[in-house]
Amino acid sequence: MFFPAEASPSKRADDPLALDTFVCEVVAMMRMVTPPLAPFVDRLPLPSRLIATEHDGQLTVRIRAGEHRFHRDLPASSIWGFEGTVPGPLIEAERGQPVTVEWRNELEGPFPVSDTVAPQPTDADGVPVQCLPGLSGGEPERHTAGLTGHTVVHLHGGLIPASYDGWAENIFAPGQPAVFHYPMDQRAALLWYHDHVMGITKFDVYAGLAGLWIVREDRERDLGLPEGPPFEVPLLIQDRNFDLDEQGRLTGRLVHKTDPEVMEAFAPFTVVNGKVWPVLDVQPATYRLRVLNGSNARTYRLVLLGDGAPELERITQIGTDHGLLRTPVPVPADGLLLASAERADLLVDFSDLAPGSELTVLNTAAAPFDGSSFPVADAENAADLESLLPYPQVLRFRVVGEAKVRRPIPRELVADYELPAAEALARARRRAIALVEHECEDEPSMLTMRELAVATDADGGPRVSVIDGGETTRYHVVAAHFEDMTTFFPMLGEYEVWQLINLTGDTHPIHLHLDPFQILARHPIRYEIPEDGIGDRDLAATITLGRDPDDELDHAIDENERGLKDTIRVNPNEIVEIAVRFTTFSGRYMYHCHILEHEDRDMMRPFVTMAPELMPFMA
Ligand SMILES: [Cu+2]
Repeated sequence: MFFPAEASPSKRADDPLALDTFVCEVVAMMRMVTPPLAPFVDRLPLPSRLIATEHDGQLTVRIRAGEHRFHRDLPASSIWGFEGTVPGPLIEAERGQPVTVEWRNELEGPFPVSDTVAPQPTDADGVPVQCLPGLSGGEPERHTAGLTGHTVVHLHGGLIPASYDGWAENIFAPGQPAVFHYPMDQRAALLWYHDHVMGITKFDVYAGLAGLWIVREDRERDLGLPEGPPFEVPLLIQDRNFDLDEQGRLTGRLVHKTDPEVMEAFAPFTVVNGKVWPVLDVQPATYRLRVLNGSNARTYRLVLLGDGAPELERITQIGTDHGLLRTPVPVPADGLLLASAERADLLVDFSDLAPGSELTVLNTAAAPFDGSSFPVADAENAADLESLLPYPQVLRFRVVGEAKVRRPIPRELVADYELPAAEALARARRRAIALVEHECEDEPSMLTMRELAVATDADGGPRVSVIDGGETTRYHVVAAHFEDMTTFFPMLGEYEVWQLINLTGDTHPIHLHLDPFQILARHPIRYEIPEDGIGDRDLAATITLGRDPDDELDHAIDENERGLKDTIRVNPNEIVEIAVRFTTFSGRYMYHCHILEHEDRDMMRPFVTMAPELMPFMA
């Protein structure tokens, strides 16, 4: 029986009103605990492999409508997918061997997803509508229904010339050619390719337009790491929801549902490689899991349970967004956190397990995610409607066979990166970006970036003051919306320090296109924003470095975040400092929150990288 974490009968028994609420919660949970789909009955599908060297580096990927069955007991769903599949093919490339992809847009309407804003955040029983299938009384949004198949493909994590990076406004209609050249002059890593169209990435990715891309190199082979099936398993994790017919049966039609209080879609069913709650048969051996959170908005905190007890010690993390870490690290004690677009390269040891043993992966992260912890020992009780987490199930492993294959884990992995030297950081260009939520009348809030520049006495208007001990820096806003003037012109080869200042209540996974970066610090802050301090373009705030007494987050940097990252979680009440150095390509790129509903609603900005010798000519 799942009780909401904070709802225990003993706590409420002496208060009749609270008891009432408690009974309602239990009734609601009772309704929810029997999922409308049986978990762990479908086998984990593996995406088809498209190995670039077998095609002389010349690939054609058709982008088209298709049918996909998300669960044994669901009717087939209409989807849009690369090669018409969910997920798209797993593209495998070799470091130093360029790949050309003809992305052939053969999409056809109608758009396969029903998009709706439910009129109420909860149903008559008080269950949040986002935990429930169906449209919950919402009307299908007609503009979304009218989408006919414009797309552009971004290879997330790729070091790519700007012309092939998938700029969100350089869009291809069905039938228009798109041939993109990928140099692949980059470290081995798990990347992913997905649609990136301005304003509708949340719909196109949800409809199925995403796939994994692995860059390989001999250095990894020399370490003896598993490559390919059966011991290397790609896992693309997403959340999805489905419509209901008039009898209340699931129809399989994809539903993207938000509500008046939550503008992100947090769907109740977790889908791995396109199946709801699948099961993978594993040998008693060491497996390498290449994990991506490809959800629109949901953050996962993944824990591994055997017989109800956590078994996280079976997992060793060897890599992150841009490939191998210097040394293997354990996953954090309360589970592996992955926000949208974050990746993890994991070795999992099943070698001591008898045939028939089962291990289950559960998610304990509340949605929307705000950095709050959840004790791993309670993972079995993580289901919580208020946290928009009706079903914590993710995936099950079932041990079959007897042949034990245990691989030793190398103690050193790579030595090709280190933190930039203090002198390089001391002279680095510093940039500051505030993350704010601008409340709009009669429509969902805008989550936006405010690029800040140090204010002079001549600059009028509101100020953002950052107080660090006795020192105060005053900033003013120089850019607020995506289409505002570009203000960031990083010079190739030079380190920069970017400060991401979160003035919202949620965690935002901030993604920079092009080169990877390293996290330098998470500084706890407290802040005050005066009434009307967040205008359409303005921002007034007083930010003080130091912990708010009511703040329960530890603002620590996890060991697995100390590698080369391209997406970093910025929690509430903190400033994240990253060091980034763009190295190779000059051009116009973007950085943004990777919660797709945020990026589509203005939480995205451009930057222009430039070779030093061209800088004198920039006006
Ligand atoms: Cu965001």
